[in-house]
Amino acid sequence: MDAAALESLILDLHAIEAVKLGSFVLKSGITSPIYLDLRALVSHPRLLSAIASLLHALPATRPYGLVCGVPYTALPIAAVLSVDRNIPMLMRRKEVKAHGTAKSIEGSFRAGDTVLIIEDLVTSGASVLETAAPLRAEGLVVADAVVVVDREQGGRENLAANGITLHSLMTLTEVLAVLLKHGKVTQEKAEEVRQFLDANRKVAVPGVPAKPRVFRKPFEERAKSATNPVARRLFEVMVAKQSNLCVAADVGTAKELLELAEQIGSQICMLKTHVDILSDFTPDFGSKLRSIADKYNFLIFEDRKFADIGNTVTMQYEGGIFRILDWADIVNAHIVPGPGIVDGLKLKGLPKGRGLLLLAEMSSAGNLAQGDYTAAAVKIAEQHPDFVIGFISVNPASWSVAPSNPALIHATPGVQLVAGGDALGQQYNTPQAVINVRGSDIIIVGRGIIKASDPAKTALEYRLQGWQSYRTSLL
Ligand code: 5BU
Repeated sequence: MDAAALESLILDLHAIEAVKLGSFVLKSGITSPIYLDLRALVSHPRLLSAIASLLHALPATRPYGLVCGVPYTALPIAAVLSVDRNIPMLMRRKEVKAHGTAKSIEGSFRAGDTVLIIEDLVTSGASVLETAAPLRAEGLVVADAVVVVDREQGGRENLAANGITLHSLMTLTEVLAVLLKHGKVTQEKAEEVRQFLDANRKVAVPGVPAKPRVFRKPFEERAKSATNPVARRLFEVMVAKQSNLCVAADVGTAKELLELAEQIGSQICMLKTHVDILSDFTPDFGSKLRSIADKYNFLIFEDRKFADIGNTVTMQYEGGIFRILDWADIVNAHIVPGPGIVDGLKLKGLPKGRGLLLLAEMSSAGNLAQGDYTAAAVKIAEQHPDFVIGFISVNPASWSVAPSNPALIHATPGVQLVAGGDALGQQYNTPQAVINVRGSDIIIVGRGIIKASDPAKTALEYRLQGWQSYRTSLL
């Protein structure tokens, strides 16, 4: 497409409000100053048709006889391209029906046929991969994807790592340049978007199926070495539910948290809470959550991150309005204050049969929990096998001092289906990388699940990925 045609296309998209400037929270949790919404295209048939033919004109690396749109926004684009160019279309179901034929791909095809994927917008590439997976599972070949706008946030690289070449009509940088030239955006806003793009231009490589580099004993066996009752139960729950998924229930109210727990309870081994973010907390919260935990057989982990002297943490653990000791099976602590913090928490927790995770590492960029600090956490944990059940870990395979006690569990936050990060320093790895390459046992997933359009179904996907990764790493 020449520069003039690109310019007029961008202005057309702006005119139908497909490009919006402001402050928007994206599906991934990132706050973006620019938002593209191409759903408006369905009301503008001429523009829709023009975009379809421009996408068709992009050169693919491999001839294709079928097209498939990523649901939902790209479906009309794919349909128009299909009709205009007489290329049969396939449709991927977002929800696979439990009854009837339960097909995830609709349309006629033969294994070995090549399909072109059509998408409106690519950020990380996760949506394209979600559509490519069931197509490939049917024996179809996916080599190229065409997209209207590339947000330049790692999608091209992620797709390339999965054998898909991305072809775009325009990049977000080009959209911005045209809007600026035509006075549709202020210099200041353009600069904000540019800074946002630079900060989020992370190359995020999703779970490329790699051979496991870490091998471990089965959870059943490790349960036998555990002296702490919560550690033993956690292993048993993981085996019984075939789940090493912990969901971080970072919602703003107790009401939402309890609803979420009901939705995803059957998929998880553990639910992680931040009780101090619940605006409607009442003293019966703990007993309500406990009854859901009993119903679905999962453990409760309050991510309190205690960090004070032993005497103070005994009070913070037991008292206040939250009374964490009454309802949380597991809590965690920083080791900054030294081993006295473990003694303090143990004083209250051990008689109640509770367990403690030590923060040996953190997932956020630039954090200081590494090297000797991590080694010190291992040493303290080994001194308290009756109460310390394991660690918050990020890359235990890299630790210079590995724990010798097989009962010690590694749980890792900063997990999404596609690697990357948020605007505030969180760093994400895929379930496969966390379990198979970095050697953790449990994946902790927050926004990847709770912000998904269907948290229950997404939790199932994470559970399967986490468990599959664990299975392939068994000795
Ligand atoms: P996310 O939405 O998947 O990024 O949520 C991660 C959760 O794990 C969130 O509740 C954090 O408070 C928590 N977390 C973390 O992200 N990194 C850490 O090192 C520790 C906890 Br410890």
